[in-house]
Formats: sequence, structure tokens, C-alpha cells
Amino acid sequence: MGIFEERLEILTKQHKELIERKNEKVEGGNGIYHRYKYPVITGEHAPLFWKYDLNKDTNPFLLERIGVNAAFNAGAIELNGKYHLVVRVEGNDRKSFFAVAESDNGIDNFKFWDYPILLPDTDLEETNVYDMRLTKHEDGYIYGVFCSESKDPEAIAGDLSSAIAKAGIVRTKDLKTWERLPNLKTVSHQQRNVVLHPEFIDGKYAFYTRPQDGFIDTGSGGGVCFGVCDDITHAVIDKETVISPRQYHTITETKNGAGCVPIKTEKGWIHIAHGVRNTAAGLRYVVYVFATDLNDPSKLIASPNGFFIAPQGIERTGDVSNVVFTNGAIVKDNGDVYIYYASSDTRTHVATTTIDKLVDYTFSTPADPLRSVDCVKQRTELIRKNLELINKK
Ligand code: BGC
Ligand code: BMA
Repeated sequence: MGIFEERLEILTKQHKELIERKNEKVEGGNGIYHRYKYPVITGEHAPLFWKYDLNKDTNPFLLERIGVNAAFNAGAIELNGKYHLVVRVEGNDRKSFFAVAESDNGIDNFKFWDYPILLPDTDLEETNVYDMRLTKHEDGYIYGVFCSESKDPEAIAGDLSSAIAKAGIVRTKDLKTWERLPNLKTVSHQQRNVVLHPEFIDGKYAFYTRPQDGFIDTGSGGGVCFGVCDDITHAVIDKETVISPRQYHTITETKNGAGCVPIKTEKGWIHIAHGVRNTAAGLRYVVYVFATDLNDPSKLIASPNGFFIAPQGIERTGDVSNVVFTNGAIVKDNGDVYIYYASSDTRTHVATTTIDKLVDYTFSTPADPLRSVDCVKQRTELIRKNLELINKK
């Protein structure tokens, strides 16, 4: 066997083993959700025919030609009984694109469809796209809202990093044919982490936004906002109201942003979002939860303290270390919940829970008392009650 055939055999075997590997639930944990032993999607899951020229005449050594670096920040949706992720795939060239990966059980055997999504090219300045949220809207469409990034035309000479982030909007019925709508317009010129609410609010489309002054700096942006628009085909939001604020010395101090499409429960809309704080080692991203009123999703009604998911073990390390981020969850009719979260801008994991546990977590976890002294009082109260119970026995 020549070098080409030998390599093809090894690579094919390794890829098949990875795709078919059974995942294992990690027992124990905090009771709120279960983690799994293996990530569900990684750059290695990309088919060989995405990366290699498989023609021996033009690639005699079977060298990789167009590498895939990472697979993370996936939107998620159940369609035809199957679990679908619209994954942010990043090439070795740092450009991201979207690709659908599908699984029968949501925890393993995720397989990419043959072709990535080719978005309609409506803006020649658009350089990168990422982090799609998939909303099954009551108007009958599945919407994808994502970040469309271009270089800031006003950046001073030599500044190659300043950029403009906008919310791109596409819609589909089958994840195969995508219609692109004009980008969302808001007062803020920077928008990342925008999510479309699944229901009409007083007959209008409603969005969760995150106004920012700069590309990285939130500046005067107060946190995750809520805003409505009349026409999704020319979406304009005139007024954004803060619903989950940034706060000093909390997990949302530097910035925060909506994540999954809010989950409707008997007690309110449950939002799974991300919060960021700055540290000497760079930004730390965690996932947190809040709830808003069923009839008025702009009204905050519950704020469990601290983070819901923070990076652990291998999750701490990657291209952008110390990051967990989520923009997709699937809720089954039987109440099972699959939360897809990515770690360190590198790979995608799943955490599973149920609606009942999520509701209990959201509405029975005490809020952050905001000051050390009050946190001690809060914990002391828990300890006192527990010791009373224990000593009674
Ligand atoms: C990256 C994103 C990141 C953003 C802000 C973009 O260029 O692609 O992953 O969230 O910058 O740091
Ligand atoms: C952001 C997000 C993500 C990313 C995170 C950490 O602002 O939009 O794309 O996971 O930064 O780099």
C-alpha cells in the first residue's frame, strides 16, 4: 500500500471511531444538570472530504488542504424527531461558517451534513459570521439570528482589529434553503448575541439584544435588552429596555448576552445566557440563568445567583481559554432539556436536565446578595437550618 492509501485508511478509521463513539453521562455533579464525558462536536468531526483533496493525482501524500480548527457555539433545534445543531465551524484561516450536524439522540453520533451552509452574500463588507440562534417562530419559519462582522471603516490607520458587529437574520423551513433578510437595525451600532423571541408580543416580533458602544467594550450598554419590531423583513428596533443588567462584582460585570431562545415554562420564560468578567488572565465567560414574566417577557422575575455552568477541566483550555458559551438548547415534549454549550471557543458539549429541574433551579435558587457580608448571612442561614435538621435526627 502506498502512502496515500495508508493514510486514507488510518484517517477513515479514526474518523469513523470518533463519530460512532458512545457518550457517557458523568454521574454526580450539582444535580441541576448532567455533563457528559465527551464533547458532542469538535473540529475533528468534520468529514475528511471537507479538508482533504481525495484525488491521488493531485494530492499524492494525502495532505490536509483546508483545515478545520474548531466547532463551537452551536444553535440547536429539533426537526423531524432529530437533534440538529447549526454549528459555528472555524477554518484554520480563522473564518467561521455554519454547518448542520445531526444526531438521533442528542448526546452522541452527531454527523455533519455533506455541505456547510452557504449564506446568501448580501454584504460585501461582511468578513465573518458566527453564533447562530435558531428560533422556531409561531409565524411558521425557523429564524437564524447570527453575528455578521466587518472591519470598522472608521478605524484609524493601522488598527486592524476594530470591527462592527451586526445581527444578521436568515429564515428557513428545513435548514437547507435559507432566505436572508436585511440585518437588524437598532439605535446601537454594535449588536452581538441577538435572539428572536419565539412568539409574537402584541402582534410584534420581539428580540433580545445587547447594545454596545464598542466592538469589545459595552461602554454605556446596560446588559441584555428587550425590543420589538413590526416587520421582520425590515427589522428596526427603536427602543431597547434592559432586562438582565450588568452589575458590579457579579458574573455579568463586563458584559452579558442572551444565549438560547427562551424556554416557556408554567412559571415564566427561562433564559440561558452568558456573563463575562475581566481578570488579569483575560475575559472569563460563564453561563447563567434568569427568568422573565410569561405575559411580559421584558420583566425580570427570577435571578438565581452566580453561574449555571462554568468551565471545568478540559473545558478551561482552548483557543480562547476560560470560556463557556451557549446559544442553543432543545426541549423535548417529555420535558427533557439538552443544553449545548461550547468550551473555550474550541468544542461543543451537551448538558442534560429536565424542565422540572430547570424550573426548580430558576425559581428556588436565591439571588446574589451582591455583598460579601450578605452572602455570608445567606449561607449562614442555610447552615443553621441544615444543622437544626441534622441534629434533630
Ligand atoms: C470573534 C468572536 C468574539 C468577538 C469578540 C470576534 O472577532 O470571532 O468569537 O466573540 O470577536 O471578542
Ligand atoms: C463572544 C461571543 C463568542 C465567543 C466569546 C469568547 O463575544 O460572541 O463568539 O465564544 O466571545 O471568545
